[in-house]
Amino acid sequence: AVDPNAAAALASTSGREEGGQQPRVGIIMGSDSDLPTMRAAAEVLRDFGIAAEVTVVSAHRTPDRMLEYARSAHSRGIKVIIAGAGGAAHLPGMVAALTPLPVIGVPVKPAGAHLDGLDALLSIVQMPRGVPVATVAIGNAANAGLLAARILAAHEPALLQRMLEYQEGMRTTVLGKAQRLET
Ligand code: RP5
Repeated sequence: AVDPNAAAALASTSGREEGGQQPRVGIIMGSDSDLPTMRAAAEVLRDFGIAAEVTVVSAHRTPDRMLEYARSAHSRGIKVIIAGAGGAAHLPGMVAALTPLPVIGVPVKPAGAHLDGLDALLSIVQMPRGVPVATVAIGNAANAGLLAARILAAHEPALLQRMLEYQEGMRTTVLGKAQRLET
């Protein structure tokens, strides 16, 4: 099902971002219907000034495209792949099998799903030894973006500083809320 709003949003977040920088994070998803969930990852990365590419790659509907994407990502300069899928969510695991890059899996709960995304969570998290996928909570694409930022920040002092500031911002927000509750 192609939601025209989702398709437009996908187009506006696709391709090269951050002043023509080469994308360093690949955000892929099984369907454009995953975009309302997955766009949070793109937004986090944009806030950290990290260029990302966003596209649809389906393990089941476009297996050849998945092979091509996963095999070539590292030679195109991608450092981390975020892969989201719902239902029988084989995309993150198959991509992890095909790339040497770190892969972060996002279990998506498709609209009207019967199993509340638990099927996707279990499909993504239960990887065999040797083929890791770092799995975030159902629907939590923002955490996938943050984890990708942390992976990149480990070797980049400026990005590490931005992450420290982000964490300090959270701390201040929570303390402010606590203070309001107590008064
Ligand atoms: C999965 O099937 C996708 O990742 C999506 O979550 C789900 C439904 O896809 P559509 O039928 O909406 O395209 O492969």
